[in-house]
Amino acid sequence: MKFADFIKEASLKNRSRIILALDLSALPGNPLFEELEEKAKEVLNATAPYICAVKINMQLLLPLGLYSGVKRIIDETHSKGLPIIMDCKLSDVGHTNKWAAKHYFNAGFDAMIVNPLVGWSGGLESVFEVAEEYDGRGVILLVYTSHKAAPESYELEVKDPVDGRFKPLFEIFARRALEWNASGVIVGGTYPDKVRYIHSILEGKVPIYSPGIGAQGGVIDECLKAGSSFFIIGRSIYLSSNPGEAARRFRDLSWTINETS
Ligand code: O7M
Repeated sequence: MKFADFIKEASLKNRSRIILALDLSALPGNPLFEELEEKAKEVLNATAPYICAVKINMQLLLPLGLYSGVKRIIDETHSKGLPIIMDCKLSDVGHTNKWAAKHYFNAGFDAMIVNPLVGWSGGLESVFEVAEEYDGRGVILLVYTSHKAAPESYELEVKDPVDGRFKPLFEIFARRALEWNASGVIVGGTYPDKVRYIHSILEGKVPIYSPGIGAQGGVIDECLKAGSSFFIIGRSIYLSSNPGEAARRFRDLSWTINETS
């Protein structure tokens, strides 16, 4: 199944727009290091009925390894009928990107997150090609991050090579998402005004994924009204004393408008 259909189906089934950022981690020597996979699976099992996808980042990939612990987490996620996204924010040259994409998709990831800064030709073109070869896996573009310094980079005025006019960098990235037929864009949920503006550029054709909810201060309701389709949440769920209950509460807040775009 194509990624876009997979996440939509999971979202409708669980009536949720919540993507679990499964970011538990530990260094060797810490007792948690030996139990990391097991603990990550516990959080996954507790939250699975209330989420529509899982996102993996370096916190688990580095200690567990792609074809060992992470592969088992991918399989466990799929056994629950949920898609899983690799958050690698890829931004290298084409032949390197191509191998990264092949490994992530071969291991079973349904989508990966890339940085549009590197451009198309000799950059991300190869990732989109590999995603198609793997029967329509997803490619999601990082358009505006959630952290405090985001405006320092994403709002830099740059000359658009397409029409020669000066625009903020994030606007060029959002237009690339449309042009490249991306499966989604990341826009920090801590900047609902940016969510609204980017949503207007995308005309509802590309879903907005918003991290930064909870621990970073973002609020679901504001982002939902501004046009976010999905919410990426980590610490406010996996550090909670009851991750299942925390996920259920976020799920309920995310499903006040019950159509996925
Ligand atoms: O809810 P948190 O803050 O514990 O975790 C948020 C997750 O989203 C974590 O995995 C971050 O790396 C990621 N993220 C951001 O927090 N901000 C961004 O701007 C972008 C991402 C992200 O998911 O990028 C793809």
